[in-house]
Amino acid sequence: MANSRFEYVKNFELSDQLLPNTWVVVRIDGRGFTKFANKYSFEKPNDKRALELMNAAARTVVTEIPDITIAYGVSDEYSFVFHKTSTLFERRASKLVSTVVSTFTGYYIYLWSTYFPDQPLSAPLPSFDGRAVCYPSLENLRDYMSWRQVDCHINNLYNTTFWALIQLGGMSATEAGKQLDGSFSADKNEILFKRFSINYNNEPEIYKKGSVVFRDYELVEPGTHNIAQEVERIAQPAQLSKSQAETDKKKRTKARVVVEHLDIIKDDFWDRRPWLLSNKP
Ligand code: DGT
Ligand code: MG
Ligand code: MG
Ligand code: MG
Ligand code: MG
Repeated sequence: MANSRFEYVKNFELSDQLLPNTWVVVRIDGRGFTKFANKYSFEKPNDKRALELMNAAARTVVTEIPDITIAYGVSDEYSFVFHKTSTLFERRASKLVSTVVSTFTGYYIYLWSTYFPDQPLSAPLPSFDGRAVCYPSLENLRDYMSWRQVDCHINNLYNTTFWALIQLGGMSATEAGKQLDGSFSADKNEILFKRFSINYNNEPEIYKKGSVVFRDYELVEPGTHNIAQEVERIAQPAQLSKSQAETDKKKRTKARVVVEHLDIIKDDFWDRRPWLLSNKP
């Protein structure tokens, strides 16, 4: 252990440990994707290839980091949820965020040609920013997830109508924007249906609901589990023996990671998959 006179500089590294026993959400977002989407002529309002590429990259992140219990993606963003008991990297924010961002970005670029075989990537390459936020209660975490999915719904209904007015109705962007100014959901549904015979309900689920990435096990009958109790039971990491924690981690590592387009606002999704929040594989 060479103690050099330079070593004091270590003291400049400040702690960025996240609050223990809270749900950590790392949200990443594409940098300048408005421009990026134009450069590669992403379809408007939704480009299936681009969304599936995001999902494929997110799937590898969840697969490679077993402490992530669920992820939710829409547009150019993805939220990764670390279980409240996770102690990965001693919960240091910078390490968690940078690992998620670089793993995601690496795979996004690596998998690009699978989803865009006719358009080679060129500089400037896509990049993502990231942040970590702690949510102390299950209610806060569920509200966070609901917030993102509601955002997806509101934006998608707006964008679907906006682009229908332009692509099918021959309006300019300004005219379409004016038409939708101050409109309610019902108005947009009506425009789509009456003018363009589009039933919004029949739009693809991936656009309406976004994408959920999680480990898949056998579904549980609704009403047989109390998630809140289950989460509380394992709330203290110390309550899990080290060997049990290791076994659980192995099971999670082996589990199949799936991408689905489901309602995560209602209880049903969570009730039927108690392992997501209890972290018991
Ligand atoms: P930022 O995040 O501040 O660096 O800036 P942006 O430009 O990434 O803005 P943001 O993240 O608020 O919005 C995402 C942009 O990405 C939005 O302008 C539309 C674009 N985008 C995402 N998915 C699609 C898609 O499937 N098709 C098209 N055409 N555009 C998309
Ligand atoms: Mg942004
Ligand atoms: Mg962005
Ligand atoms: Mg965004
Ligand atoms: Mg190192």
